[in-house]
Amino acid sequence: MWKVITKDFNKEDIINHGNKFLIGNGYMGYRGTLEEFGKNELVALNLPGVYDQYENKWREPVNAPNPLFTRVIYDGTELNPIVINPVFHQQTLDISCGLHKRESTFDINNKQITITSERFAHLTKYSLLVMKYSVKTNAHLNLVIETGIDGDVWDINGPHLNPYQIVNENNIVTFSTNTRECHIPIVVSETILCDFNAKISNIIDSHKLIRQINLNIEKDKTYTFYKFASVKHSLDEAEANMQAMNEINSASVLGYEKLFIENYLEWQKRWLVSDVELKGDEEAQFSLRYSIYHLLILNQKHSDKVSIPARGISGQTYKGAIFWDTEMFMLPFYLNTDLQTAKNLVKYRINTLDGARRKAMEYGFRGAFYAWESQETGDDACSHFNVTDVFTNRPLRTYFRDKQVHISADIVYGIWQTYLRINDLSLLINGGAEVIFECARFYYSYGYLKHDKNRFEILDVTGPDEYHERVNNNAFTNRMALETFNIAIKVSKLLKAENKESFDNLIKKLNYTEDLKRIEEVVKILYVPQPNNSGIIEQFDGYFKLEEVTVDEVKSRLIHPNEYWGGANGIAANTQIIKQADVVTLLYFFNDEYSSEIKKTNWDYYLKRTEHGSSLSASMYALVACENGNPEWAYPYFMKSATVDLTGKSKQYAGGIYIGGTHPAASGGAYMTAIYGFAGLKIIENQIKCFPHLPKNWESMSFKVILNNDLYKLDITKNNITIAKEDNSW
Ligand code: IFM
Repeated sequence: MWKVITKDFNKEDIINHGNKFLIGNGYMGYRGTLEEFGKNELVALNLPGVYDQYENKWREPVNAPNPLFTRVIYDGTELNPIVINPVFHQQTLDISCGLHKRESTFDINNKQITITSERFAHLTKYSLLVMKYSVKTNAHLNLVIETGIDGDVWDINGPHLNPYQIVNENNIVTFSTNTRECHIPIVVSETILCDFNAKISNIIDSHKLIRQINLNIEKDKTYTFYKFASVKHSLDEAEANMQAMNEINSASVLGYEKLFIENYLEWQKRWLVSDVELKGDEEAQFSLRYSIYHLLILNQKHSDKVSIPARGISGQTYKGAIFWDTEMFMLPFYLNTDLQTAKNLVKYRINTLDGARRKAMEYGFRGAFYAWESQETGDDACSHFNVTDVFTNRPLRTYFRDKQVHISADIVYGIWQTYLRINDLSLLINGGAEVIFECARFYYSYGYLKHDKNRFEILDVTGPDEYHERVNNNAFTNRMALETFNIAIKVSKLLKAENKESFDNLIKKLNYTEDLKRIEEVVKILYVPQPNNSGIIEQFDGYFKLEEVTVDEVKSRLIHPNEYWGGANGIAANTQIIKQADVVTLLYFFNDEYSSEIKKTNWDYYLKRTEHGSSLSASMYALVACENGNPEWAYPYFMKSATVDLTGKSKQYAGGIYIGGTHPAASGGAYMTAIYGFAGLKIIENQIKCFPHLPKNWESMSFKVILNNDLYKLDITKNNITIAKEDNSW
């Protein structure tokens, strides 16, 4: 099964379906909305990496004018399921090739009119969107098809685009504009090819150019047109115009079918490396493939200037910003299947090091304090007031930006994992080592030497559990800071041994001799909270003293369903209820440091206290359950992670702020659970090993992993594991 299908139309599902049926290619995302929809239905052609700030609102990525806008009018009635109930309606996403399809039949006085459409975002021609649109009726009648570019875009904190320059020449419609803040050119062009003759006239206003096609339709005959659209940005405007024009000219010469085949074959190539085949559990199989689909449409093969936002390419929520989600939850997928993307994600952090240095300085620290919500420069888009109070509608002071300091360590961890996988010193020489050293310097300057305890502590932080802000010695954060020091020391030794000149230059450039000495000292005494007599690791100093209460009890205290649980006055703040896996995240990432007993005890203890208010939570519980040899306990959390964008069951509001969209970290977490949890993959001394824990109804798992530029196929059954090198054709 490779298709997501819905057969009903409900207005309430429009937003969720926009996410569920999303198509894209990393360069752009196009929400799964119907062609006749507009901004009220959250249509978005989202451009990750192109950010804009309007007045003093939040900076967010730009949505471009919609070049696929099309509607059909019969006898004065718009054939739109919001206007008139369809007698048949089906929306499909074929995840094997990123193809969105719709079919709707409307009945007006026994005249049945059927609309079908297909669209895809080309995987290698990044700026190309292609659509095939057909109408057919059961009677001879006159129809009007309106198709063109709708520039009335949906924005959360906009408007972001300056007035359009609209040109319509040789059947090519072009909208050129630029962003308000940084004047980044955005050009959207489209053309249509019709397989019929008709009278076409144009309707134009300041934000729309629509061709009006008057069709005299014969009964049972299909009338089709093809649309080729190009979306360019960040180039000089004249260049963008020319490139867009050339792209759609070549696309229309090639034609829909050939483009489709080209794109289809590319998708097959990607699936060949990325697919995970499961036997014995169709639901899990489809959900996992759907998660992988999302990771595939988020690949960043084309650029090292952008990374993957927490809500992917589904819109503007979370300011289109890049969080720790990318390094800790998504990077593992790309390290196994798409090294180009993995390297670009790391390079993005290297390219934004100066932003992290600015942030450290802003707070009075040294080194690199990476943005909690990073955009193109690495400056922090996270506001000091990131949530609004549902009762007063006033902004609430939150400490994600100032205190979620584990972000720098997560990035160091990601760079180091990438280095270990690609085994290429140039990653460290060309910026990786500099980031690592600067992050280590940051933790040194952030922490405190407690003389009486003779230990180095990290105080006043917010860990992954965001409901408890400004805590001391968060176990996860402290262990990650320790890891940063360890990695900095390893990198310094490695560089010194392998490329002394680079090492000397970097130490000199950063004036790092003293820092290195200090780090080598402090690493010995950095305090990481250890299991107590009952085997439990206290999440942070004083956590055990908080009110012991159930998640349901805390929930019952809510006065408003969207009330924010964390922060100073949140209902969870003085209780042991946590938002998401925190100690359990520590146990997963450092699983070889804790006994199985400790993992079990803490899993059990914290599970009862976890709300799973973040989509990042479930996969961590699933992974640690697998580590504990309990795949059946892991399974529901794996499914929760893998299905979050299929069911749409996730928090849509944090206080008064809309946070809907897709959840790529959950997709990545589902992949991690399958591969590192159920299949138990470990790369030990550059060799692939597996310690599987398959759920009871899974007969087998097969997947591929890239290691040392070779592709390996792993076949796992309950009794057997085979690991074989593939031929070189991939
Ligand atoms: O990074 C996460 C965080 O851990 C929980 N809140 C949402 C963020 C973006 O996914």
